Amino acid sequence: MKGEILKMLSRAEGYTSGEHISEQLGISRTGVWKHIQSLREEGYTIVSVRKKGYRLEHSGTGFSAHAVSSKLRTEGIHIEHHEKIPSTQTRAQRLAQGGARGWTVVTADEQTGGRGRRGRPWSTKKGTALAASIILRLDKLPQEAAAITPTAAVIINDVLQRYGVDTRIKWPNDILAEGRKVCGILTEMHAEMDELHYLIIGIGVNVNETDFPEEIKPTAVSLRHLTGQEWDRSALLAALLDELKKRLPEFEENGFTPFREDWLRYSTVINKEITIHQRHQSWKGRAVDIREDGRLIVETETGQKEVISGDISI
Ligand code: BT5
Repeated sequence: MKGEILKMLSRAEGYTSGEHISEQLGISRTGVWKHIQSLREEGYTIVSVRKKGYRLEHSGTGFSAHAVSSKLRTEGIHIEHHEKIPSTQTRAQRLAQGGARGWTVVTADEQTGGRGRRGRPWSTKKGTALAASIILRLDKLPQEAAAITPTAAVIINDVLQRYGVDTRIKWPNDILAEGRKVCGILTEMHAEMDELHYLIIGIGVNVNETDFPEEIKPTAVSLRHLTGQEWDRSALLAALLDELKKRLPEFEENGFTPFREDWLRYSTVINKEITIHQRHQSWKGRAVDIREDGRLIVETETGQKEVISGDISI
């Protein structure tokens, strides 16, 4: 109910009368007032004026389950928001193990142990970053699921471009702008040989950061830095979730194929001489294509190689 009230207020141009809310939602005027009080306690600034009604002050920075839910256009997404948590990814794993349904999304305003691939740290400072982990239960085989990373990258890249940011995809899981990392994606899965139980897509976006920890300063960038304006994280997350919800059924049906052309167009590595850094070795080649299963095809002096994992420098 609170979410419904928030939705009405955030869509309204000016004031919305208590009477109107009570009629629309079929609750008493006192009920409306109680929900408004509770929203205020959660940190929303809601102005009330006699004979006019209620108006939501848009702070632009509020990030909460209600703020995201009220901006979603798609049904069936459940948000669990935390002010501070070690990692949304770990929390989502636990929820999925406990049977949480697909499209349960864990978000946080601050992560104290955010992680990237192979245990690397992911910095998520309080009040500025977007961190979300989405539980997906897809009708796919485990070996087909790996291509969700480049698929999600295409969808996220599309949303950011729609906001006017000139982003590119760097294999396997980075979104770059001006050559620096604005978003990282971490896909984890729980599966048996022939059965995928669930996937968790972790998305970290640098949104309103004006500064970064020393070690990532040269390689990280935020949307605020790129556009010169403060972003509404809940609106951005709602847009990302809506687009993923809309387009992932296409992945479930036809795999990476429908996204491949866009990926090739957005890629920073295709037709470039690259160095691939893997656990025990680094080697050079020319990236020429991406396979339907997300593997990168690299031409070397000794022939073509398929790369499943690693990091690339250009
Ligand atoms: C990634 O790993 O890029 C995946 C990041 C996924 C983060 C999300 S946030 C929500 C969810 N919860 C989590 O705990 N994780 C997910 P990788 O490709 O391994 O990159 C990690 C490297 O990126 C680090 O070693 C740093 O060099 C760099 N890095 C760390 N924080 C960064 C940031 N905020 N912006 C840009 N680069 C960063």
